[in-house]
Amino acid sequence: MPTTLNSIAKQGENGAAMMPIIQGVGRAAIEIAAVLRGAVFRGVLGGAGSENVQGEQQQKLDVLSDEIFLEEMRSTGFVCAVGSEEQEELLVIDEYAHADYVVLTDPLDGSSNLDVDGPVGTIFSVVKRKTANSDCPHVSDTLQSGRNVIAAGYVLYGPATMLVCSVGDGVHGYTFNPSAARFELSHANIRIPAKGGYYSVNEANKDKWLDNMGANLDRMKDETGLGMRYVGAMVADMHRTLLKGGVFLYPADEKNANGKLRLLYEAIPMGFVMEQAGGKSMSKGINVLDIEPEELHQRVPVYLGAAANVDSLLG
Ligand code: FDP
Repeated sequence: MPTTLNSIAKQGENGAAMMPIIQGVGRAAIEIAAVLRGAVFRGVLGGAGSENVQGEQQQKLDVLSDEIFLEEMRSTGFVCAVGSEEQEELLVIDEYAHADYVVLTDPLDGSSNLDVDGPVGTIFSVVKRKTANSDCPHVSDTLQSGRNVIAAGYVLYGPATMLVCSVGDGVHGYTFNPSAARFELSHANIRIPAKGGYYSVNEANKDKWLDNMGANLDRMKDETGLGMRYVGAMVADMHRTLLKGGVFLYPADEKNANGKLRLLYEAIPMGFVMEQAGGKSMSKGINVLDIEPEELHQRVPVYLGAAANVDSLLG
């Protein structure tokens, strides 16, 4: 019998509590993958004519994925609120406002790849609320460092749909089996290779990077001899880095003094997964998981990958 998402219940001390939420992520992933496959026929490619809180153009698929994700979190009955890249404010799930968990998500990451049929993803993390269960959940519930994350992971919508996640007991990858209509364990206990792989960055921005990163990257390239791959969707670039080794970075630059990627629903979930897989995630001189968040949509520079590569880059 294949191992399904139910096996999460047996992982570590948080597996049983996290299983219904991760199953909810799995259901959302199946729906989002189906919408992505049929998008061109349903006329849902292209802009939604709206902007998200960061002033970025929302795609119709960003909005649809956000709705699907929220609905599946609601259906678990264990989530009191969702903080999403696509929503300015924290979304409180009224029926379950007493529940224990808050979920942070980028429901459709890398959406600029959509028009060219490139890979995209969903990123999520789960924390326990800080406010009393009798109170209405508040944005302060989301402002917790990566050390408080209970579960995190991502879904990659590539040739196959994969859900890669951790409940603090290693990283495990589940691939959607279309014949059985379920996720099945395909990559048990993923560990990032200590050597080899690729560096992954939008090198076109090199002249504008802050913090001497251009020179640092050149030095790392000399030291490691790594080749380069860049999809431009964090989930796809992270997934390759996790499986093949190397380092993914999005430094601060003249345009984005705090980097581009969002702390709570991009950097922290990926940092959590990376650390659980034996790798390392850094921001401005601090481990990503040690940053104390100040805002829901805060941005940070990000360097994640095999520890030796991250050290060589920041050295
Ligand atoms: P996108 O803007 O397409 O949503 O989350 C932002 C993100 O993608 C990441 O997935 C990706 O790593 C990065 O931006 C790509 O940015 P650049 O186009 O500046 O390289």
